[in-house]
Amino acid sequence: MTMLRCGPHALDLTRPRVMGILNVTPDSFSDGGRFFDRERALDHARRMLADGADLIDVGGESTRPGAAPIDEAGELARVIPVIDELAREGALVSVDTMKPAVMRAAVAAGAAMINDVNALRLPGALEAAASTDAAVCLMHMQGEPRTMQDAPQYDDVVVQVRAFLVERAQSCEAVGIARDRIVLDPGFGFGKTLAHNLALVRALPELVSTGYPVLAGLSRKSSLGAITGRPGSDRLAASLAAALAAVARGASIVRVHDVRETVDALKVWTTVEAAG
Ligand code: 7PJ
Repeated sequence: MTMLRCGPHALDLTRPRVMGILNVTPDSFSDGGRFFDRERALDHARRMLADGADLIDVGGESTRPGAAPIDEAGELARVIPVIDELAREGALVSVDTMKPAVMRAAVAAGAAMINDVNALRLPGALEAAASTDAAVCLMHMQGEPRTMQDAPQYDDVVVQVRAFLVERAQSCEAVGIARDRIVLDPGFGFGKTLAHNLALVRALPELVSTGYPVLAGLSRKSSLGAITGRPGSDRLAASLAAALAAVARGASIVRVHDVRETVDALKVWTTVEAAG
């Protein structure tokens, strides 16, 4: 049985798990002031938990292609009250951040996982994560969010992404982050073309063979739009197919917007697999 250690929680990864996405960026809940945003965000998180989410990923910095960076104080003001409340309610909370100070404050407020699209490469990030007992999700990204989709290039995307993630995991272990706290993520859409993303989905078993659990984030991403011709608001079916494709290749956690539908799809998939 594979257990992921996440602060006071232990996440059993013998069945696939669902991470619900909670964006607390101004563009995601655009109208209203801060309090309104916070209550809406909390209600959305509670809905996802009721729908069967195993953990909630709280992000205050948009990392979409072309998004502008946000300062530390602004990010803290957005995410900390939400993390604090959800953790008080007993949820397993992940913080989606690149900033060491946000990592520390988030874990102090109850976050049990640090999800870093930059794989703890900012100065001080490794040490910040090591100073906590939270799990870490190390994601691969080529370039930086603002420009990463301009002209992504690899000699061999699978080999390079795998090598990068293994190096980052080893750096974590070197500063005292135990193996059973580490998750790897190929970072779909982060400096990758459709062809790169498809190669990485197909090669998920090669990432799983590292021995670290793998998280896959494909929900509503533009590659699914490229395949189906549909806008982000109409990619539910595509996202479910992508989640199942990832889980069938060994992904342990899927990061999704549509929790209820994903939980149902995974129930059917795991039931069929168990019956085999
Ligand atoms: C991911 C993420 C992902 C992890 C985002 C979006 C873009 N964190 N944060 N993996 N994507 N670990 O949700 O479309 O794929 S933000």
